[in-house]
Amino acid sequence: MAKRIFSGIKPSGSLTIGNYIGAIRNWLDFQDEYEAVFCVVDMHAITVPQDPKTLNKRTIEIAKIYLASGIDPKKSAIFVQSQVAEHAELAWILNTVARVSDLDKMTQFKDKSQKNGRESAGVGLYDYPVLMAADILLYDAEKVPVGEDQVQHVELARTLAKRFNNNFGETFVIPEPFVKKSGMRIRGLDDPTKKMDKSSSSEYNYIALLDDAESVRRKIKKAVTDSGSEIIYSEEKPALKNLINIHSFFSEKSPKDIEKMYAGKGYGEFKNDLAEIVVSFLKDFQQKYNSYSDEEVIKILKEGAEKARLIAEKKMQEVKKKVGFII
Ligand code: ATP
Ligand code: LTN
Repeated sequence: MAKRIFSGIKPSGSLTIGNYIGAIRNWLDFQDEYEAVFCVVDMHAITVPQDPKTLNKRTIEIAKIYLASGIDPKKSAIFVQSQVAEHAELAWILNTVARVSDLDKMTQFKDKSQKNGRESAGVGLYDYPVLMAADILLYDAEKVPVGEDQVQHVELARTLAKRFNNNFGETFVIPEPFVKKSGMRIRGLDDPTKKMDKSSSSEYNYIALLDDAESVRRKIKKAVTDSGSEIIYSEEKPALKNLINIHSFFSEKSPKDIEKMYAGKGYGEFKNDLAEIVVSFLKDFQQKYNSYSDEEVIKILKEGAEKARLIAEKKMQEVKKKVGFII
């Protein structure tokens, strides 16, 4: 059996260059060696208040972004989570294995429930990591390529897999998070202490993959910078470090070389160049994105769900048997 990887992104906003750099770009390298399963996790997106029409539109949008990024449906399964019912089914069973103390440790829940307080946060938001564990374990994924912020959730999937295996006998492969060494966390353009986030309340936090050239230029111009005027890559200058990281990713130059290129030059010139580098990447990207029609994508997703279902149904049968359900 080919080794498998699984990953997903939720349609909770317009995907950013942070999602691309931290997640999608790293998925591409796996397509040949692994049996890859890439999911649009719409059931995760409804754990916060959401608009149904927008969710529907964004689900297709994310699938198109996967395709424009180079994920090849001939090699990998691309599908929508809610179209494979086994995700919800396994999540319920894993709920009986997860402990309140496991979920109380999750920092994403703490962050996301902070705004309105824990007491009013949805149970779905609290339980979100268990559904994510189900996504991963259903496919016996060995590796889960994610950005750094999701490692804690993949660790929970490991914990639940081990606990289930202990209680009911060997069933699940123990997954490993895969965070590329150079896979950095891209920070918000308006606040380098936080990650660039597609659900941020300010559009000046992020550059979306579907932003037009003028928006990109405007956002980069407005991006916060640190005191001083030299282009230096250092921990003491987190805002600039973030911009250099973005430059480095798209220009494929090292931060050291970028420092050298801008020796004696100011922020203005650096920012102008950075904007043009990003604009040029997005131009090609959006051209590919626009080459897919909605109908075409819906068909690809349907075929992807069929492929995924074959794996998921088999695993669920095994799980049900193990817990004593009649099948
Ligand atoms: P939300 O705020 O809606 O939770 P998110 O971007 O944090 O959005 P996802 O869209 O589900 O969450 O994340 C998809 C993938 O992108 C994950 O693997 C995550 O680690 C990665 N990712 C998200 N933001 C960044 C970032 N700023 N830098 C690097 N990787 C990121
Ligand atoms: N929780 C993830 C999205 C996600 C995911 C997954 C990632 C849901 N299920 C399974 C990898 C594997 C996030 O917020 N980025």
